[in-house]
Amino acid sequence: MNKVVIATSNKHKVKEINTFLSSHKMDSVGLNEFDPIEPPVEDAETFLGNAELKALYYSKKLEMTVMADDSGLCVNALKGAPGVRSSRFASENASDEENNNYLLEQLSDQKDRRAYFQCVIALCLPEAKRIIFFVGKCEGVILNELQGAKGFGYDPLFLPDGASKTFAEMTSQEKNKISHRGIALGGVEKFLTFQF
Ligand code: ITT
Repeated sequence: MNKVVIATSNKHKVKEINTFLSSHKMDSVGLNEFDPIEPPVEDAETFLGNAELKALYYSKKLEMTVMADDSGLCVNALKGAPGVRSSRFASENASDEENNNYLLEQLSDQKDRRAYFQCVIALCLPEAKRIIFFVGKCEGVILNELQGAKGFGYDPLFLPDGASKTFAEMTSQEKNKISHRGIALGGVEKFLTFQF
C-alpha cells in the first residue's frame, strides 16, 4: 500500500489521525503537501454521504489512496442535531466557541443530556476503483459548562461514558483510545495491514 492522503482541511483531525497512524507505523501525507485544492461542498444529508463525496473528490484530483473523515455530534434532546451540520450549528461560519455556546443555550432547560459523536471514514482506493467505509461512535453526556482546552469542536462539553475527563482534557492518544475517530481508524488499520 502506498502512502494514504489524509483528505481533510481540519488541522485538529489531521493531528488525531497522524497520532494514530504514526503509532501504528503507517505512512500518510496531508493535503498541505500538495498544491492548494478548493474543498468540495458538503451537501449530503448523512455522514456516510459526505465522507464518500470528499474521498471521491480528492482521489480524482490526486489519483492516490485517500482517506476522508466526516463526523459530528448527535444530541438526543435535539433529535440528533447538530449531526452533519455540527461545524455550522450556530451559523454558516461559526467558530467552535459560538457552536458550544449555542449548544448550551439549546440545552438550557433539558434534563436529557445524552449525546454521541459519530465518525465515518471513507477510504478510496483508486487503482481498485473501490471505496470502503469505517465507522466509529462514542457515547456520553453534554456538560453544563466548558471543561478543558485541548482538542476542538465540542470537545470541552463532551464527557464520554466511563471517563472522568472531557475530550478537551485528554491528549490525542487518550482521546483516540475511546473516540469515534479512534474506533473508525482502528478499522482502517486492520484493513490496511491485512495481508491479501
Ligand atoms: P473536513 O470536511 O475538511 O474534514 P470539517 O471540520 O469541515 O473538515 P466535518 O464536516 O466532518 O469536518 O465537521 C466536523 C465538525 O463536527 C467539527 O467542526 C466539530 O464541530 C464536530 N466534531 C467532529 N469530530 C469532533 C471531535 O472529535 N471533537 C469535537 N468536535 C467534533
